[in-house]
Amino acid sequence: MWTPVLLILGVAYMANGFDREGAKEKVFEYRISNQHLHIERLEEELTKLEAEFDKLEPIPDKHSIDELKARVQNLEHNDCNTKRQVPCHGDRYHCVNDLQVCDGVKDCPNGGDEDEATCNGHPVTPGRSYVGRATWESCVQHDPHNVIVTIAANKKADFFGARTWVRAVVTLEVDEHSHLVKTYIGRGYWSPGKRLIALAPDEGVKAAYAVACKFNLGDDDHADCKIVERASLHVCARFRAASV
Ligand SMILES: [Ca+2]
Repeated sequence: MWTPVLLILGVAYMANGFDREGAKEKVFEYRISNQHLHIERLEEELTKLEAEFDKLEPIPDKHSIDELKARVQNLEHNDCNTKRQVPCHGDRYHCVNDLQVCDGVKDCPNGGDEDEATCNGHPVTPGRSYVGRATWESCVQHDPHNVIVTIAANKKADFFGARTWVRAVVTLEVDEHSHLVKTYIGRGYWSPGKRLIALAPDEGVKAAYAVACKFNLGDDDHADCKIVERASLHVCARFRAASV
């Protein structure tokens, strides 16, 4: 009596099961074809972008892009409260004391004060030269002239990574017509936190001017430099320096 009923129910159940399997397959097929359409659309977009990129002339070189990025990053996070504080250059705003940079302890939440880009010391590698053209705004009257700063030596104490002591040869070609060149030995330091080389005339040198060059993080090849009066630090001239 029960057997035919069970058989009918069993067949109905199996048919239902097959229907569900079929529906699953259709959904799967739909998803696959949908993904194909999506990929095709992305390929189309990519082809259009490639065509637009090919039209760009001239294509900026990597150095220009790095320099631009570094300047933008510097502008985004330059509002630390005091002169001694420096930004961590992360997604979240944070500042630390410049003496905490490269001291071997992570003080920034993103570890930016201890990373390779910050602490590599490349800008003060002996033999590096920076060349620029100084424009004088006060102190004395000079036509724009070439300036060359060549790193002669550096020394970093193991226990004090926040400063590297630097010696450099500073050459000011103050009069290009008469070939008047003033050269002196500068002594100072590199601050990886402030990205700054500060050079005063060495002991016994009578030169009146000190030089300070500031680098943007991520660009060790370009710096904004000032020539300042040795005693007052009054800014006399500025130049944009590039490594050669
Ligand atoms: Ca630190």
